[in-house]
Amino acid sequence: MPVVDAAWHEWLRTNAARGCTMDSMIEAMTQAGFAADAASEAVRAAFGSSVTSAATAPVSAAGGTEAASPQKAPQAYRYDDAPVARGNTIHAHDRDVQVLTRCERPQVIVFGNVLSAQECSEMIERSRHRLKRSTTVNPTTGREDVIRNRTSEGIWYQRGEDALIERLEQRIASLMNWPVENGEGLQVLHYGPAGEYRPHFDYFPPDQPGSAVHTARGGQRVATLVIYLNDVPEGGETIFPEAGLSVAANRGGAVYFRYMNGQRQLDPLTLHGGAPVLAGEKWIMTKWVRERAYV
Ligand code: PD2
Ligand code: ZN
Repeated sequence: MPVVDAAWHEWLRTNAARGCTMDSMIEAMTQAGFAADAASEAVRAAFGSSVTSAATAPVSAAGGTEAASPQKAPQAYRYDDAPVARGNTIHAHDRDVQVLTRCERPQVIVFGNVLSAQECSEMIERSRHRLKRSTTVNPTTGREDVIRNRTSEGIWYQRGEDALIERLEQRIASLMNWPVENGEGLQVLHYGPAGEYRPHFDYFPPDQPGSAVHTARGGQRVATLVIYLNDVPEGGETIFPEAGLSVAANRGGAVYFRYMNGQRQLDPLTLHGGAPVLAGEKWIMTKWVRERAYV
């Protein structure tokens, strides 16, 4: 069973401060292997200490400090139409992609057959010897930090770097129905045994000072496509704890999620993570797209 170490304390503090609900955080911790009561205790302590000391906070009928927690009122995110085409098969540039599942709140679509087995192997082999430890954006400074909440290694590809990358980018742009120019470069990520990416948002929280440096180029992120490059025998799902949804990593398949609507609202239900890899390893390729050209 995991323990609430320094990395978990950091995760608890950051997510409580950014307005995640207690329930979603408890759910994320139990999915990561904590017992329900241990997760609940850790989350309650984090909320207690981020507003007022747990000892002095008013105690709710349930014996916790929920009444004093800084949970935001439910945000009225408006679910306008996602740009992805309707139908059960989408012709994306040079390939027919299957739609396996659609979820409306949050907007999540699971695809099959986005990449062929050969394309998956090629992306793995060309990345394997060039990986560097992944980073995350420091919410205060905007700098890229190595943190224990994200234990993967990765490599970025320049947009249009060569013929294969260009073809995949055109396919992805067609599938997401969003211009190639608005996409960040493709990133290939590798997770070894127990590797994970704890729940987070892919958008840059507007209220955090570190976000501005990132949104200066291309504006806010709008949507993500995570493509699975191998079959993960156990664990490694992409999880959406607010929605109670998990997507298994199957080679060539992908999960799309959209978090910024046409009114520039951001959807907190898209909190998501990469669950710990319990057997084997995990390779993915991600595409993040912006509201404007990313140049
Ligand atoms: O590895 C994943 O499944 C995953 C999940 C959530 C990756 C990312 N987010 C990401 O790279 O942003
Ligand atoms: Zn993510």
